[in-house]
Amino acid sequence: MTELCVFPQVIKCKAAVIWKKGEPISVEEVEVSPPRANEVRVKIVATGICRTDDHVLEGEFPGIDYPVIAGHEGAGIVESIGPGVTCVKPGDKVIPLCVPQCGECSCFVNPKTNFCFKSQLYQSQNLMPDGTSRFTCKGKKVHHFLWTSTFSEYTVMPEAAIVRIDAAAPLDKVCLFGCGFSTGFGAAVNTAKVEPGSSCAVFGLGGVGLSVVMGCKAAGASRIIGIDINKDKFTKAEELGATECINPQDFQKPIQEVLVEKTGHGVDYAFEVIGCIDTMTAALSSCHLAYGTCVLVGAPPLRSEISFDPMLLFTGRRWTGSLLGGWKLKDALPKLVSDYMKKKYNPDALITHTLPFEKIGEGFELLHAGKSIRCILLF
Ligand code: COD
Ligand code: ZN
Repeated sequence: MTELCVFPQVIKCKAAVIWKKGEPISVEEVEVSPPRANEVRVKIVATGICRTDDHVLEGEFPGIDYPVIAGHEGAGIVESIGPGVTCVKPGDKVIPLCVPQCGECSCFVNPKTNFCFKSQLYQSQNLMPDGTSRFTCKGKKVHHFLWTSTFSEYTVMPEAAIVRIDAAAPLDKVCLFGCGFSTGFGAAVNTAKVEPGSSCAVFGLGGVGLSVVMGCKAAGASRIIGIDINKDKFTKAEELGATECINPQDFQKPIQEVLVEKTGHGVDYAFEVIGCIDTMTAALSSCHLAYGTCVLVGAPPLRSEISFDPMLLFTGRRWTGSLLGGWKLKDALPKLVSDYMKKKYNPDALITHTLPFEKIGEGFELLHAGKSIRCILLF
C-alpha cells in the first residue's frame, strides 16, 4: 500500500459495487486513482449503513448513475492529497461530507441554510468536479456517490466534501456524524430549535428518528412521543428520551387525531423521519394548529406529490424541511465531534451491530428485517 507516500499511485482495495439498480451489492477489488487538484484520498476505517444507501440499491435515489459505490456515513484517515489542498494533510482523521460546502455558492454565504449548489439535490455528484471518476472495477468506470463512496476502503473526494476532526476521536463511532446522528439531532436543535418544555412527536424511530429524540431531549422538551409501526423500537426510544411511544396500528382513528387528543391542540414540533407521503401529512396535522412546526427529515419517494388541506397552514402551522440536520457541515462537525468527546451526547447507543466490511450484504439484510438501528462496517 502507498500510505503517506509523496507521489501517490493507484491503490487496489476492496469496495462494494452496485452494478445495476435492484441487484445485490457485490464486494469486489477496485482500483482507486490518486487524487487530482483540490482532491483528497481517504482510507475509510468505518462506515455505517443508512437507509439512503438502500435507496441507491433499490434505484430510489434521484439521479444516480450505475455502477456506483454507495456509502456516505464514514470516517477515515487522509492517505494523500492532490495539489492545492489546504484543509487537510495525510494522517488527519476526517469525516467525508455528503452535503459539501463549496465555499462559493449563494447558499454558502447565507447563514440561514446549509444547502450547497454542488450537492446531489442540485447537480450530480456521481463524478468528480472535472467530470471523471477515480474508481474502476474489472476494466469499467464506477461512479461516485455524494462524493463520499464510503463503501470503498479508499475513496476520493473534492476538498469541499471533507473535514478534519479530533485526532483522538474513535472512527468506529464518529462515522455516525457523517449522516444519521447529525441529521436527526440537528433537525431538532438546529432546524426546529425545540425549546425547553415543549412537546414533540417523532414519526419513525430508526437511527435518524432516534437521533431526533436525542435532540429533543437535549433541547429540554418535556414530552417526546415516538411513533413507529415496529414496537421493537420502543425500548431504545424510551432509553434515549421518548416519554411515550405509540403504534398507529393500535388505534382505530388516524394517528394525528390521537396526537391532537393527547396534547390538547397538537404538538409544538412534529418530525417526519420515515420518508412517506402519508406520514408527512399526518405529522403536519398533528402539530398545534396555530404555532406548531412540522419538519420533514425523511426524503420523499421519487416523483411523489402531496395533497393536503391548505387550511392546515392557514391557521399558522409551519412546514419545513431539514437536510443533514441543517448543519453547515465543515463548520459544525468538528464541534459536534468534540462535544461527543466531552460526552455531551451518546450516539453510540444507535450502534446495534458491528461487522467486518465483507459482510455488508448481511448488514443490509439486518436493515431490511428492521433488526438493526445502525450497523457499522469495519475495514
Ligand atoms: N408509520 C410509522 N413508522 C414507520 C412507518 C409508518 N407508516 N413506516 C416505517 N416506519 C418506521 C420503521 O419501522 C423504522 O423504524 C423507521 O420508520 C425508519 O427507520 P430506518 O431505520 O428505516 O431509517 P433511518 O432512520 O436510517 O432513515 C430514515 C430516513 C427517512 C431519514 C432516510 O430514509 C431518509 O430519507 N434520508 C434522507 C434525508 C437526509 O437528509 N439524508 C441525508 C443523507 S442520508
Ligand atoms: Zn444517510
